[in-house]
Amino acid sequence: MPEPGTGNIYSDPLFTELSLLDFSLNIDSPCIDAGDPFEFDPDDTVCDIGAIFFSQEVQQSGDCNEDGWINVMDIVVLINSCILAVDNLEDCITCGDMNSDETVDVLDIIIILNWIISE
Ligand SMILES: [Ca+2]
Ligand SMILES: [Ca+2]
Ligand SMILES: [Ca+2]
Repeated sequence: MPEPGTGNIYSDPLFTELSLLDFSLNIDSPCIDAGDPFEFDPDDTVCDIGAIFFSQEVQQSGDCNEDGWINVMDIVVLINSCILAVDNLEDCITCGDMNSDETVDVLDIIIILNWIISE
């Protein structure tokens, strides 16, 4: 048992699957962003406690026309080729499934819109 002090936590770290020796962190883990505040993970958040950091990076880019910008044109592409007519669902999910629910719908559009507005 470590001595009490700065930087020690006593909560369940909520590993993904301890019985399978999977020590990656669950999304609710208290270890996320609880490490050294002056160190950073590859996803640019404060470093996590433990060997495997929890990536908080959004996997979906929202850049559906692949021009390097996220703007209203991407929403047009999403609506035209992912909602009105599904050309390639996998491509649509890769670029536009912002809430990771395996479908592309108006909720994802709202997330992109909010992102554009907040930039
Ligand atoms: Ca982190
Ligand atoms: Ca774009
Ligand atoms: Ca979605």
